[in-house]
Amino acid sequence: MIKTIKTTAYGDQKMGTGGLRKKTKVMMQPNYFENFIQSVFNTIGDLKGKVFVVGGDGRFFNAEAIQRFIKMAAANGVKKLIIGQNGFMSTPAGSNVMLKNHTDGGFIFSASHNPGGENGDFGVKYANHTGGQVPTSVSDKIYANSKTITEYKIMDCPNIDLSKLGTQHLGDMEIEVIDPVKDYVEMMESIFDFDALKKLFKSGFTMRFDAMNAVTGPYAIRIFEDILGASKGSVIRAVPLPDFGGLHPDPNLTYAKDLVDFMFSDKATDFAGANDGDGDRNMILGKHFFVTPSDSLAILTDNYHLIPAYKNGIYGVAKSAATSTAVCRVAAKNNLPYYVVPTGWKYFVNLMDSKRITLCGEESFGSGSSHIREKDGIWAILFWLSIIAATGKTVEQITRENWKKYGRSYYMRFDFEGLDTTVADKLMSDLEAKLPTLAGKKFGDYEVKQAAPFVYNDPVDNSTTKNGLVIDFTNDAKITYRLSGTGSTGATLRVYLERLEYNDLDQDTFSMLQELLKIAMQVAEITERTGKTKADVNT
Ligand code: G16
Repeated sequence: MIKTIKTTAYGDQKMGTGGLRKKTKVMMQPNYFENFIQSVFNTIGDLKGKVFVVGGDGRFFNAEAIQRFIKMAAANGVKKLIIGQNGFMSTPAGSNVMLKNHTDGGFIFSASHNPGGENGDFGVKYANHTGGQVPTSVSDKIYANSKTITEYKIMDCPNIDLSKLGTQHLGDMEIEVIDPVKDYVEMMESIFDFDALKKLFKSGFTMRFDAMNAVTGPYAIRIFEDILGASKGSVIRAVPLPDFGGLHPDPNLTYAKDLVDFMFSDKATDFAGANDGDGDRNMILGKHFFVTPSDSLAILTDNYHLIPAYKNGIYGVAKSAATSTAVCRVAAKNNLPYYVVPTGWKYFVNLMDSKRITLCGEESFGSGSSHIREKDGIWAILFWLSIIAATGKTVEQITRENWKKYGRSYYMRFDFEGLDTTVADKLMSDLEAKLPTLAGKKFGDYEVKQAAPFVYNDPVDNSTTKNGLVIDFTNDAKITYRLSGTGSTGATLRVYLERLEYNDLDQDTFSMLQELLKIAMQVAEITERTGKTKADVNT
């Protein structure tokens, strides 16, 4: 039976960089989740004939949210849902299922790299027919709807059994429960040369993959251990847990420290990688060596011809403004068009759909290609393994050769977390007001060339987005400031530093950026305004 439930609007359902992210307890408030889903449905309009993909990263409240979603979809007239078995599906696997089945989009329940559990975060990533998350023009409409919503529709019925593969019905709606790993593996086999990778592992090559107790464990076991022949136990923390075992499932130097320590120890394997909560982020490590995500994107771009799916050429590449310029130098030298977009994978979608780019990536541990419309953690690792298999070189050799060829962008991000939002907003607006006065100013060895907000004009839909404040120096150094759009409470100020060197290639990154960090803190008055003398996360 379809029930119409009266509800009261919440005023805070604005989507951020990647969907709606809130504290789990906020999402679990009466009607909160339902209000948001109904607002999305209302914004889409007529749902008759619509097909959506549904899954999540298994975090606390995932199972409950999916059941509520199914009942609401049926009550709102959706034609069909394709759901991952037991409600599990990684974000990249979901995008693949959306595109493969020509669906109208999908819903992945995840707060991505944010911690999970009852006291952690929960989120909803909503994608449209492109297989990518919706642009701001759509999320603004959903937000407007959520502020005036008065009722939602839901079926009054028992829960659906999502453990059984196959088709079942709820009212007029069809539900197909699929193995989320199967399609994903097939896609990876169509991109990479699995035989070459099998040979690599046969030759004794060792790796460690840290699934961080999150969604990619089963994908990684199937691909790396069962199919490619990495030794049993290569995939660690492989069982997805509702609270990620207390981990912060963000594969970076701070939150994946165990893996980093292992790779800098005597026991290190030849290669290591990690993924985040929903499997779209990746971290790459070699023996005693860390590859920054910005360098990783540059290296993947420089080696695209080694991958069967790209060997006949790529359209172009793109990066977010906060990402280092390493990939731009590779693109320029190889006559590839390149684009610089605001932070947020959704900005790559138009460029991929219009065949302007094939590869793209971001400093926030994301890289991917137009095989789907999300970043893809396991794809990035398979790409790296393919380069190693084809060249016989180590991660460190590959990276150092790239620096020699194109110069090295010493690059680091510093996060100041848990700030009062009013303080953070004021810091940014005052800094923006100050930018026009900075050109020509000297700070030690650094002279400001130009300082301005980053503004992006989308070449496809002509929309304009302003995101971040950038100070360029005359010596190829750069500071970018942004407020994160993925947190669930307070504000996080991200400060991104870059310094390009063509000759001095073997220095310690932190030492190379120390002076620039001082300047960044001084110009934005970070300590005076926030009380913080240093960043909470350096990565
Ligand atoms: C999301 C977006 C990424 C973005 C990242 C960080 O990733 O898809 O494009 O780079 O957030 O955003 P922010 O700096 O605003 O916190 P994910 O993995 O969280 O979905």
